[in-house]
Amino acid sequence: MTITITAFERSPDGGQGLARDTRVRWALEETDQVYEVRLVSFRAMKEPAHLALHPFGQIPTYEEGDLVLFETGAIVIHLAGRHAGLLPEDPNARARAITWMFAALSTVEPPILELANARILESDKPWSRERMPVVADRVRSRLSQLSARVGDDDWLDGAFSAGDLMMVSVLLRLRSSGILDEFPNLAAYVARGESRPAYKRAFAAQWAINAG
Ligand code: GTB
Repeated sequence: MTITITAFERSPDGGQGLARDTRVRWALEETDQVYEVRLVSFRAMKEPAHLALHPFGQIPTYEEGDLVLFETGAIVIHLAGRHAGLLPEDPNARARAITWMFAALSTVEPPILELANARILESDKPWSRERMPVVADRVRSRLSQLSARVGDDDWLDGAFSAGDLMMVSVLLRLRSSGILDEFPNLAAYVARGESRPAYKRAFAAQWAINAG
């Protein structure tokens, strides 16, 4: 069955791989799935045809036959549950990998998004100068906890899993802030994720659309 995802016609990051289709592409590559991409403009994302796929008018979406999914967490769990490559066989290890996916999305990503919004959308506000260090310290606090857990390990829980795919994807957004480099083991963890052939293919595919 053909898999089709949606992505920005022109990503605001110019192909840095920060838009959320990259993590879905990465999961598709890790699980050896062939997929097509339908590019959508910001305007088309808010029109009925796209809203029927994604109630919040966002990318990415995922179509496979009759199945339509949105939310990258749900899409990655779907792929990981049906194809080898992203979840361990052992039921407990599988449950732990899924726990790390939720940790990435529910615990680590929110302060990182807050920081991105503070930098991009609120930097012209009179209170921005005062607020920024508070927001940045919330990120540092989460990263310090994560850094303590990762220690010298390569991945979060044994072999690379969907939990790592999601955590690396979430942390990548921090690179331009410089905060990631304050935690050398996390910077190395992210670099390990980026060096995976599947990530490189995913990155190259979105770069080909957005660069230039
Ligand atoms: N929780 C959803 C998920 O995980 O799927 C979030 C989806 C989401 O935020 N999609 C964004 C979107 O469609 C694109 S990725 N936004 C348009 C809208 O809401 O109208 C977010 C994103 C955009 C741009 C950059 N960038 O340029 O660096 C990074 C991330």
